Amino acid sequence: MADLLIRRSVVDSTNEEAKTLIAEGAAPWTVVVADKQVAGKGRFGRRWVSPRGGLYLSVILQEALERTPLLSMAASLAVAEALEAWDLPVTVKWPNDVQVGGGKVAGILVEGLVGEEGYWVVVGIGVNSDIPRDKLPKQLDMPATTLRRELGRPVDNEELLLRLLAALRDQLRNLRDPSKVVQAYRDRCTSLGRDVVVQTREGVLRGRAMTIRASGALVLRRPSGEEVEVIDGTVRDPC
Ligand code: BT5
Repeated sequence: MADLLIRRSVVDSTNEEAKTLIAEGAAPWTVVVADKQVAGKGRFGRRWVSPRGGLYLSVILQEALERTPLLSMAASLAVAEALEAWDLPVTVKWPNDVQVGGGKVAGILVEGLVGEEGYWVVVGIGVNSDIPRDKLPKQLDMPATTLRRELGRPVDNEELLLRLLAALRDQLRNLRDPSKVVQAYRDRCTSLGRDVVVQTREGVLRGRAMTIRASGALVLRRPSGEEVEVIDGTVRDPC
């Protein structure tokens, strides 16, 4: 469980709430949960659609900023494990998607910041849990799904929250040996072994996704045979 669990009804973004809490002196393992976000954030300035019924939380940790990719993998695995309690086949898609049946059911946004007492990390997790699929926009630029749709019945967000926080604690403990977490992530990752298109800040790369390095980088074999490491990007597949 969280050391301190702060509940909000409607917020702009739980990650922004968490940053405010850090500025106000919050301790590690303070968790902020909201029923709804009106400015939920994804990566690269994208938005996270956050209607009521979803689970939106941010966990405050004191971690080195270079651990950000590992924390994102650990959080993805924690979500996957928590969802398995509902007997769903859960996979992960590099670097921060959790999927059921090929649809994105959860996303992770890890943000680092430097505070007065050193480095802080906010692990933001959004899960489309108790949301009817028609409450999400039809046109998202990737296939999306919700737990409620996959199960055909309502989902108890409180149960999910407890399972998720317990799984996150376990995964963060596993990070004492990061190779374990990276291997578990590779084993669940649908991106590997496939020809993919990766959208990066610098442009679009095509190639076969070979492996994920301990740093969290995706190794892509270009059609020329050259291998490149992608630190952050969005996998669009198949190409
Ligand atoms: C993410 O970004 O997937 C990170 C999402 C993190 C959300 C949590 S909620 C709690 C915390 N507070 C925040 O403000 N954020 C975190 P990215 O990989 O960039 O994916 C964003 C893309 O996913 C969008 O461009 C859409 O295509 C798609 N998308 C948006 N909302 C979605 C949803 N509810 N379900 C599935 N896909 C969605």
